[in-house]
Amino acid sequence: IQGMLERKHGLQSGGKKAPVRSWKQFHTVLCGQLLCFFKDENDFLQQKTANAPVNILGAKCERAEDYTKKKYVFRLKLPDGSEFLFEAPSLEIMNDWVRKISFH
Ligand code: I3P
Repeated sequence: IQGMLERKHGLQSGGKKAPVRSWKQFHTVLCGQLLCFFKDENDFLQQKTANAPVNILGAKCERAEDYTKKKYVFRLKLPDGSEFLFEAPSLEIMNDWVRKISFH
């Protein structure tokens, strides 16, 4: 699965607040157990990553019911205590990401 997602890095490893917590858009690609981030699809085709990939091995992924500022937001919790929020463009696309990350 791949597509544009808004991303917010909420917590860094150890559960500490991440220093930069603003929302940012990435062309996001799930590649095996790695979630990879590119500025846009063209950068993806050229393999120019915009940000460090996230290893989703052992991660928990579910809709962020408690986050009400945006629609279709899901949360990714990594075993190291870090946490990301992602906003998808639709409910269907959000569910697709959650399924594919959960059962990768
Ligand atoms: C952050 C930005 C985020 C906001 C975050 C701010 O500021 O406004 O949108 O998250 O709030 O720190 P900056 O752009 O200056 O980094 P929300 O959209 O979820 O409110 P936070 O500190 O509560 O994480």
